[in-house]
Amino acid sequence: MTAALIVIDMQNDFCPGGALAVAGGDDIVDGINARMADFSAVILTQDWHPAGHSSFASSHPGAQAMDVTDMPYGPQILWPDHCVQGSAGARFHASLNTDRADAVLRKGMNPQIDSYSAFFENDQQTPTGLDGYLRTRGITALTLVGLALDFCVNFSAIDAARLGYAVRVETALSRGIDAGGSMDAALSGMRAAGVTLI
Ligand code: VGL
Ligand code: ZN
Repeated sequence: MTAALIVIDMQNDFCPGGALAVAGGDDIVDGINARMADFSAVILTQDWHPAGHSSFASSHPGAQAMDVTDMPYGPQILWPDHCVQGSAGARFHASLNTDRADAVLRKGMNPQIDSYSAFFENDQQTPTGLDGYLRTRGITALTLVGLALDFCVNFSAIDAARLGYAVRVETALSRGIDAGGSMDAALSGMRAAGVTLI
């Protein structure tokens, strides 16, 4: 069994001081770096939105951050502008060991569709290509860490389990946003999907 560590969205905008800061988001960087040596592959994901992305509240006149809007693919939380391509906020946390990464998977580039999951955009149909990358490398087991536990880690873990990977989420190396009970929903949803929470 070949195992990969998937490090989700360890970017400045999700850390304290960032545009969509997750409490304690930067506390997990050293632990994630230390964990990299235990895996034969390390993949980093990077939220990477064009300016004016449709998931930004600023793109919807009258909307506030954290409002929910109806997109053609279903309900979508509107976020503060974050992880804009090329911005300082989109860069990885300065202490993250990016040298160890085999691959960096960017997501959220489609102006019309958000992408929480590292596998599929929020229409749950458009693939990012990560599944093909992992499969062709013979990787069958995934450990997920990073930000945010109740959004991108959660959606990635559930998609990975559905795709047939053995999936573990290390909650000590992850932190959540917890918008409107999203943390409890994410934890029970991951368990129901067969994800092992550690
Ligand atoms: C994320 C909200 C919007 C995440 C990304 O990385 O969890 N959350 N974009
Ligand atoms: Zn985003």
